[in-house]
Amino acid sequence: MTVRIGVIGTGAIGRDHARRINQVLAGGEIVALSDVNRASAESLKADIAPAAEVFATGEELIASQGVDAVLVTSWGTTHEQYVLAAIAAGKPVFCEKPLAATAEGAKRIVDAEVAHGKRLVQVGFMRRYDAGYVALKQVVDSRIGAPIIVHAAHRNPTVPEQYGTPMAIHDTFIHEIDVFRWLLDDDYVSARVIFPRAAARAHARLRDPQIVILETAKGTVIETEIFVNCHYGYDIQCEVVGEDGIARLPEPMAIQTRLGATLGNPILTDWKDRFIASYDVELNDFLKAAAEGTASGPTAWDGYVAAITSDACVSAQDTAGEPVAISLPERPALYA
Ligand code: NAI
Ligand code: ISE
Repeated sequence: MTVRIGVIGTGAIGRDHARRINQVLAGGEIVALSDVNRASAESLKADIAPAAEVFATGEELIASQGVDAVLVTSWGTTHEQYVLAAIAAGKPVFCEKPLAATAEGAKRIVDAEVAHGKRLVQVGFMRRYDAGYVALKQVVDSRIGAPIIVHAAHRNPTVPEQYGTPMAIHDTFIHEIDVFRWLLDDDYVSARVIFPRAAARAHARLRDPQIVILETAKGTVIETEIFVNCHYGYDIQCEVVGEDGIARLPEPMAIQTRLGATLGNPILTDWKDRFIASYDVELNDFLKAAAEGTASGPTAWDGYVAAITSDACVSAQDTAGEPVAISLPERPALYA
């Protein structure tokens, strides 16, 4: 079966996901597009999906009889309305992070999916599909003993002027929030944020870098440096310290050079290149489940927990290093 897909939001990642569905993966076809900037949808149609119909609104796209499943790749503040509409229509929906702009919004999605009685939502936490993280998890689960500490870094070369200090959590650190719950099979109980002096390249609205310290229910401490204007490259680091040894996330494959008396390893500069293979695998997972009328992979519950944790981290940006408690409601049976 070919799953007929509609894409809402045809910017950077919407375009890239449409490309992989039409040109890389089997089992899906882009048949519908919508963007508040219609010219963007028309341009994607011309370049990648000539057979797609362009809809004036995301709601019309979701309601179309010709659409089996939906990708929501618009701005984060607009995700909730489309995911709720897809659930109401009984259609599988892949939603980029964040699942919703607020924890309350994510809870409304969880409630709607639970009332529907079957999974329809996959959240775009692609790191769970990254070959490096998958290999790291195998070693953490089996070889280094119980985890005690995680050292991590999330560094972007640059971010736009409008990117403020909370966005470093909601937009960037949210990937660590999700992947470390999965990696450690644990949940968070508190968050602290420490600010070193601001780097010279930090924008007026951005205190950069910052260090977030999460503590888990099992007592593991995760300290992550978030440095979104680091200038030198796109660099994702993770080291897990266990009872018996240490495991590190592998570096992305790169050609090493010995040149001009220097041993060189290039560093990537774009998230698209760093996780290109994991986006393919996550969307393949979505297509397979959508063909069965359901969803797999990261759940709406994972999106909700990430939203609660993000809110705690943002609160902790204003407590001068004091911890902010994180408590989760009971997990519905649908997500057991
Ligand atoms: P973008 O700004 O390049 O594209 C967003 C598109 O959505 C724009 O074309 C905009 O006109 C459209 N849009 C905005 N509101 C809309 C609405 N109400 N209805 C329909 N279209 C609407 O942004 P980008 O970088 O593609 O990000 C989109 C989402 O994907 C964000 O939630 C972001 O956090 C997420 N993302 C995830 C990544 C990952 O690694 N998983 C990487 C980059 C983005
Ligand atoms: C972007 O939206 C992403 O999701 C990238 O994976 C992340 O590294 C970047 O900081 C975000 O802005």
